[in-house]
Amino acid sequence: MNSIHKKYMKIALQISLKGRRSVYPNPMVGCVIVKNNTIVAKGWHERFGGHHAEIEALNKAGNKARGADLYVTLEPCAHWGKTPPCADAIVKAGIARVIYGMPDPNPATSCQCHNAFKQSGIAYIGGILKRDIEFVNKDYCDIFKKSRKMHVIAKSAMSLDGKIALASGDSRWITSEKARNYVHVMRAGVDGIMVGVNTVIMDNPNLTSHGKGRNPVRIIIDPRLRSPVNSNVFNSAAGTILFHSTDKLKAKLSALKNKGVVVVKMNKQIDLKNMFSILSKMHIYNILIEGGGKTIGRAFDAGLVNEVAFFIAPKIVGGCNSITPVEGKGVAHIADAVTLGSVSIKRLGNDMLISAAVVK
Ligand code: AOF
Ligand code: ZN
Repeated sequence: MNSIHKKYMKIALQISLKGRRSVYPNPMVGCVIVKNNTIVAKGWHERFGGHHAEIEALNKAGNKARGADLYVTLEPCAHWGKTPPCADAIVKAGIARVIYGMPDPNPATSCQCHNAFKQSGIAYIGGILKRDIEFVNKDYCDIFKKSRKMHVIAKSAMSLDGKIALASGDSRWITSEKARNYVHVMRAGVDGIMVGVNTVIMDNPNLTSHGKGRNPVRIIIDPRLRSPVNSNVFNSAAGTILFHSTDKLKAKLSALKNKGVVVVKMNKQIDLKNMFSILSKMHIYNILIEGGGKTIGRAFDAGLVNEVAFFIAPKIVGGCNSITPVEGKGVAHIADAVTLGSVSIKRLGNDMLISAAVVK
């Protein structure tokens, strides 16, 4: 019996890996539904904020789920997160038996599915290939092992005369390919990349690590929902959270939700501190703010930046209306300027990267 469980769990584990670039800080999860020794459906968690693996598989199985065995690499959730509880959907679909791999380290749901299954007479077994599954989800498991603090890096790419774009918005490209590749590597090491709506409209960036590792969650500040629905930041390469503050444009909101975007409505004035506290509840602690000048300026004004990574290219752009890396209110006196320490300078071809920590 155990060897049959291992056989199907192995398949579930293999398909869970399809989400390796796009689910973090959620776990990679795979699910197979088996009836009469035949797989009737497979599903995996494709993207942060999207359907859980069990829901993908149940949707594909339809009526065939009745009386079937459900194999899933992670204990099914029983809580409301960004999506409804999978345990309820499993009960409703008439699954006879649940076989899961690793227990969920997330305290919001850990072990809670057992009650739901007991009450509905669904048999359940846990721990199949537990070690292998925990191994591939090490980063996810680590989230719950330490108390984590928000860490914000402001990243900007500018000309030697300190411009990040022309007044027209054109900014392609100020820094070299070598410097931009370095940014892709940086992206693979953070939980989220934050930009304002103007960057989405002007640059239509992907904000991914371009194959250099996992993709962080894209975080868009767009109070009046001006981002076009077909913008690259809403594609399925990574999860996307959009913060807005409007009651209008309901159709646009549902179009974004249908694309798997996690939409968060804030009060009239979108406050970065509130945003960060919402993001920490979603296990997003390491944030790279990639601009533009307004968004980075607001983060400095609110005293929320811990580190800077400024790329400087040997180019002169000029123009008093060109855009600069840090806008916002700025400081009232030079004596109040944000001071940086632990400065490091790195050459990337002819470009330069200055990284430093904000002295608080
Ligand atoms: C996933 N994918 O396939 C399963 C998960 O905020 P939510 O609704 O996406 O919930 C995230 C939590 O749900 C996650 O930390 C884990 O506890 C549980 N199960 N999560 O992202 C899945 N099955
Ligand atoms: Zn779930």
